[in-house]
Amino acid sequence: MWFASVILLIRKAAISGGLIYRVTRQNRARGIPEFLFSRPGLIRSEMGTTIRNIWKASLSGAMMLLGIAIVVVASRALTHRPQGKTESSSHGMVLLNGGQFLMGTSGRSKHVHSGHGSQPGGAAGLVSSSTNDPGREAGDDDERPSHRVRLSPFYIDATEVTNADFARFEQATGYKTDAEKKGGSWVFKNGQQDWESVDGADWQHPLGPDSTVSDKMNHPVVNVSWNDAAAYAKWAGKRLPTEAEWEYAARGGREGEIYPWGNQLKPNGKAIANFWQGTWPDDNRMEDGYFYTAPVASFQPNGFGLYDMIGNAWEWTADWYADDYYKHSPAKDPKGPKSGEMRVARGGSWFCSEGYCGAYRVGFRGKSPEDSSFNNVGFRCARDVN
Ligand SMILES: [Ca+2]
Repeated sequence: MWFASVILLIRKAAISGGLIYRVTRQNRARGIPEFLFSRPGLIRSEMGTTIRNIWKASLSGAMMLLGIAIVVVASRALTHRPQGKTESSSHGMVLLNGGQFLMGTSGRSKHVHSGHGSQPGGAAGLVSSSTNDPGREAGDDDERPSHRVRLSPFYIDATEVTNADFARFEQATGYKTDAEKKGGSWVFKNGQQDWESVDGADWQHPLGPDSTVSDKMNHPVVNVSWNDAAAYAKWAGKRLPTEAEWEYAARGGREGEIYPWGNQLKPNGKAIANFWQGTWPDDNRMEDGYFYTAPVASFQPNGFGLYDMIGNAWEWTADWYADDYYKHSPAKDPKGPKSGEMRVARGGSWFCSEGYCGAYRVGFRGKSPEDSSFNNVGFRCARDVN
């Protein structure tokens, strides 16, 4: 309706303008200079009407445009409400709504080895346990008791932090990792029988000075310590996930199961994550296609849309490690012991085989000193909501 009014006002303005033009033409025909029109009153009157009509038309037009703008803005606001996956500051992160879950492993332990030790036992503590035990799937003592945990909503990276991500951090800050400062890192190489401290191994040289990540920029960064991971997270405006957040995220909404995808390590005989198929250390059948790391997101995500929570690279969490923490941890947003000697890492890696390590269970708790680094340990970040 107001649109018709606008048309009418424009028409009036056009008619008034036409009258002025006719009067002007008549006067010009009479040879009267335009600035001395014989009927200035009429001209002024008609001009006034025209200006008023033009003003009304303009005002109506402006109101029309304002109305359209309000409708457009309102519709955009309704269809683009803030969502975890669309905020630019949460690029590559998934918003998890939190809530309750059962943390840890239920039932009686059939296996008590917990893999403590210093270097390279620190490596053993984190990257492996050392016995071949078919009861390993029942879980270790430090995973007990299973207990209800409530978590506030949080964001978590959909993938492990990659070499490309870490390169941006290094270029922006000039940061030196613990491995670079020490001059080496713990490395397991294809063909070796055990871990070795390798001079010149660091995140850019995962197997030693002669190796490179130039063709692995989309692989998880490794040879980074807990200190390095925490520094990256701070730079990125994020933080490391707590151990509870990590386990909740890894379970992907499934409760009481051994793996993010169920209770069988290889459903239908197929490896669906990057771990070691075969007998360590001599036989890696590479059914998953990789000896070392794989590009992130090479395998199907879990129920929360998170990739490589199990396998590929171990992931540092924010928490200190204590083997009895589950016996007294708070039920709401547990953040680990106040202090400790080792930090928790989770998820196992390309190194974990069925007979050696077994750390690809969602309940398994790895740990190592916070300045230690290995060529199978990386991380992903989390972030508070707000
Ligand atoms: Ca992983």
